[in-house]
Formats: sequence, structure tokens, C-alpha cells
Amino acid sequence: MLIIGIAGGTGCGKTTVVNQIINELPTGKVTIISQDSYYKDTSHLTYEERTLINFDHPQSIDFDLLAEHLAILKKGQKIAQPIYSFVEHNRTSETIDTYPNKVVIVEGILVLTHPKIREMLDIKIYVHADNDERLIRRLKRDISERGRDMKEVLDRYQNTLKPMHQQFIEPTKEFADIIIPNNQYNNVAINIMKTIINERLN
Ligand code: UZR
Ligand code: MG
Repeated sequence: MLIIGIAGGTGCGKTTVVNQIINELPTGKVTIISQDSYYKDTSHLTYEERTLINFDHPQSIDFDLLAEHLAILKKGQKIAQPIYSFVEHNRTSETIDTYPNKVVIVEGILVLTHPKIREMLDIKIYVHADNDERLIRRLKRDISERGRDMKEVLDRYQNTLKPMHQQFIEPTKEFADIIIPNNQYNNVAINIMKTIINERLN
């Protein structure tokens, strides 16, 4: 099993890169695990209290559970991956059975911040996009898909996303084996990834 970690700030295009990589691989050989599924269970808090959580701080993630799950997958066993609700800002009571595979991709803004997780990753990728590019994408996504308004998104960006990015996310670039540029075209970088993955798979 090859475990690939994909990190990078919000709006850098991690999901797009994951999809580009998957498209190049034989179908059914890849399992994707999202860091979002591992936000800590906050059922003891009210909805109002949960909206105040700093979701861009490493402490908001249950990295112990993620590490435990990766270890189980490595042993060839299935895991019950939690399902997260962005509407409720909380883990739901449901889980999804997730199976080991030739390639496992773990993606999320903070996946390279945790030493235990980094140790378990065979390939560490950081997706880079310029800050203005990321803000534009985040603004568009949160308004169209997450029911936020412009003021809300911009306030959160200034007060939380930007400082957390500078403090925790951007510095993890130094742990990356590969930095994929994602302002516009990245075909060459994706092809290199494809080659590396196929080499490891064969
Ligand atoms: P990506 N996030 C939410 O908006 N709501 C939640 O309940 C949990 C997380 C956001 C989180 C982070 N910050 O910036 C983003 N906030 O999801 C990471 N606020 O996701 O990498 O896809 O942008
Ligand atoms: Mg995403």
C-alpha cells in the first residue's frame, strides 16, 4: 500500500489535484481519506458554540484517530471512516466503511502538520497556489456551496484562515517531497506524480 498525503491551504485546489491523479490511475485502486472526516467530535457543544471553533487549527483534528485508521488500513483491514457535516459543523453519527487499497490518498490543509501522520506517508505533496487565488476560490465556493455571504467569508479569512495558514500550513511546505504549482496549469507536475506512483505500484 502506498500512502500519499496532500496538503496545502484552503482553496489551493487539493481536490482538483486528487482528481487529476486519480484519473491517471487504474480504477478501483485508490482510496481517498479526507482530513475533514476527522474533525473532533463536538456533540457536547451547541451549534452556536461549534460555529466559534477554529477549524484551521491542528487541535481541531483528531489526528490520533486518523493515525489509528491509517495503521489499520496498512494491516489490510477496513475502517469505519467518520462522515462530517459542514452544515452542522460536526461529525455525524454515521460512518462509511473504507477499505485498504493499492494507493491511499489522505488530503487536507493540516495533514503535514502532525509528526505521526507524516511518518506514515510514503509521498508528501504540498499544493501551492497564490494567496489571492486561494481567497478568490474560497470566496466563490463558500458563497455558492456553503451558504455564506461575502462579509462572513472575508472576516473569517482575515481573522482565522490567514493567520492559521501562516502559522501552521505554509511552514509544512518544508516537509513536502513534491510541491505542485496550482495557479493555472500543472500538467507536467501531475505527469511526474503519475510516473512516481506507477513506479511504486509496479
Ligand atoms: P478546504 N471548515 C468549515 O468551513 N466548516 C467546518 O465545519 C469545518 C471546516 C473549513 C475550515 C477550513 N475552516 O478552512 C476548510 N473554516 O474547511 C478546509 N472556517 O477545507 O481545504 O477544502 O478548503
Ligand atoms: Mg477540499
